[in-house]
Amino acid sequence: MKLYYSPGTIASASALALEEARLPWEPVRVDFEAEEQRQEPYLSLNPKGRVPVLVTTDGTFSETGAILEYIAARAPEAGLTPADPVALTRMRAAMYYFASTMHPNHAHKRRGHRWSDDPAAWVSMAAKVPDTMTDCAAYVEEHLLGDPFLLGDRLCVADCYLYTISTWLAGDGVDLDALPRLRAFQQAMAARPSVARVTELGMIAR
Ligand SMILES: N[C@@H](CCC(=O)N[C@@H](CS)C(=O)NCC(=O)O)C(=O)O
Repeated sequence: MKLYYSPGTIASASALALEEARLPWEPVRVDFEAEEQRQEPYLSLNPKGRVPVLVTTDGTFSETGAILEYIAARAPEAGLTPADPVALTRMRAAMYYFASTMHPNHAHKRRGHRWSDDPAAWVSMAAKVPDTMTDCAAYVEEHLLGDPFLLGDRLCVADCYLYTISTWLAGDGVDLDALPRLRAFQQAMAARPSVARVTELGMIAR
């Protein structure tokens, strides 16, 4: 499998899951400076012009939540999604929240041009990010996180998603010292070989 990524982006969540699943994969860097994501040949892989993309023998996939569940399904022995339907629903609820709310809030820092053509509005949107991301992180802390992972002591693919997003928080102006569960989660994740490997590959923001 080939994972198309750019450093510091949500693509590292899929890399973490691939490592946790112990599946063979290869990273392919997309150069954001050169805007490769908005040009061919990349647009043929993902017409949305975003990373990640996972190229597999089953097809080419985008959208982090979908890719994460695909990876889990390809490696059932790794147990990266819960069998229990209630736990599975909680896992998906966390991933939908990350995709629909937390990641877009983060994107308001540098990608305001998606929502407005007015440069003054971009500044205003960026200024709001510490507030919106602090609210999101507090929601994760109080309502989503178990101990130490989202579903308790067993890691699932949504933890890979959350770990990547959590590496953005300090830069988004969130005070992590006020969030002890999130800190403990980050420490538990940082102890895993998957995080060491993906960090070594230069995919995770430090
Ligand atoms: N909903 C997509 C979002 C992907 C996304 O927005 N990726 C960002 C990086 S974090 C990107 O590729 N941005 C490139 C751009 O905006 O030009 C997912 O969850 O995979």
